[in-house]
Amino acid sequence: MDDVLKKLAECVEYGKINKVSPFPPNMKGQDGAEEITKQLLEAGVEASEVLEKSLIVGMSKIGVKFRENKVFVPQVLMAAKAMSTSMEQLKPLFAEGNNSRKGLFVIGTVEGDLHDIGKNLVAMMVEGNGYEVIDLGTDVNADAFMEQVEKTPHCVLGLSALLTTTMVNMEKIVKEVKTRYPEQKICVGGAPVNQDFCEKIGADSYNPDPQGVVEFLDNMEPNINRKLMASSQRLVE
Ligand code: B1M
Repeated sequence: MDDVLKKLAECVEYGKINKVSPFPPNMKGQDGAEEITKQLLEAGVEASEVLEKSLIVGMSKIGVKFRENKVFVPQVLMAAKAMSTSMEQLKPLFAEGNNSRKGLFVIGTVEGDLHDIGKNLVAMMVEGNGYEVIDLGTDVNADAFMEQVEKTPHCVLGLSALLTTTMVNMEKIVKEVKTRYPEQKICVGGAPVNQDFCEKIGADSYNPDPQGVVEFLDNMEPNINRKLMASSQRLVE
């Protein structure tokens, strides 16, 4: 089965969605993420193994290539589409509770800001790397973030902003959330955001790209990760 898991990782990395998909041209006519995921599950491979050995591997590779400017947004979107196609088959199995995910990440573009392409890329990359993701969408205010924290304590929050004018709202959200939930971990990103700004507003982490967010989540203290897993487990129960 290792070869099949490897093949699925390649489908994700190169954005091969299914057999009829013409992209990428050099994989035309071959099985894609949809067919290979089905084969793996029918053969009895655990959903968590498919996630870890195929989806995470493929998404990590594309994330690194994107950071190094070796691929661009369209290729990442195709990889994310292949990953989502596979995830559609895995999600019901995660919901059954036999398979665990690494934690829970809640993301939104901040109040006043409607840009969602970068935020969606971050969400897809984080999901493809083994986390449960709740996407609150765009124009999300502090109350909406706090409402979600109430429902899913110990999630990590991700705030995205694309406008210099909405960075101010990012600051407001971080302050309000941290005032009510001082332990809440918050990471920030988006084109106008930088490390200095992150420190100034009291957020926990600035990451310039989706892969950075994945690495931040993966490197969190073990006790926080455990809480994340517990929280994620509560979510599926
Ligand atoms: Co807008 N826009 N836009 N826009 N727009 C920019 C951002 C702008 C730089 C264009 C310009 O003037 N050159 C400019 C901002 C200027 C500034 O503030 N300094 C701008 C403006 C001014 C505006 C309006 C105000 C225009 C107007 O109406 N007068 C308006 C605002 C609307 C609003 O939000 N209230 C507006 C509207 C729009 C559209 C609706 C037309 C459209 C958005 C469509 C959509 O998102 N569904 C749009 C677009 C497409 C852009 C540009 C062209 C592209 C943005 C984009 O998607 N980039 C942009 C100019 C540009 O960047 N060339 C521009 C691709 C995306 C993959 O990158 O989002 O940076 P990005 O995400 C990256 C990283 O930043 C990071 O990872 C992603 C992948 O690497 N990242 C995170 C993002 N979030 C992260 C979170 C993290 C970590 C990393 O942790 C949580």
